[in-house]
Amino acid sequence: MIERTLLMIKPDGVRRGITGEVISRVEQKGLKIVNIKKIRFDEALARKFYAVHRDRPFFNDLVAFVISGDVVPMIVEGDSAVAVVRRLIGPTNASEAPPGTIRGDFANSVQENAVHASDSAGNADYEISLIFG
Ligand code: IDP
Ligand code: MG
Repeated sequence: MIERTLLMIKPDGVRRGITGEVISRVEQKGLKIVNIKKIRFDEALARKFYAVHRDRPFFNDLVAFVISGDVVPMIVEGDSAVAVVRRLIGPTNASEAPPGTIRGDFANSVQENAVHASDSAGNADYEISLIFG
């Protein structure tokens, strides 16, 4: 089934210059980037974007991190795009992410893990509308 998902390079990934590499991997997988931009989150947007985590102990740190620099969100479309992009990025804790995944290759921290990707079609709709309108 053709789906859309939100993939976003986080501030650590933008700072380290992996934007082109992430775009390449998405394209090499046969997925289509239908929109992409570079923006900086303000605190209100960050709190909405991560609202599902508002009761977690790491919430305030996470908000501070995601507003610490530019991010590059993109809308990715393709067959089973939500699950396929999650597999491309690898598990949340980049220190445990296998080589070959974006997090496994480009990050080594549970918080500063290079990229975000929607974890369900419903959350993809929410995140895409929040960032692309
Ligand atoms: P995901 O990004 O793989 O979907 P989530 O559990 O949705 O992971 O967490 C959102 C983000 O919050 C993670 O990508 C990471 O940046 C941060 N995070 C998750 N768990 C922790 C933690 O235990 N300590 C610090 N930051 C965390
Ligand atoms: Mg998540």
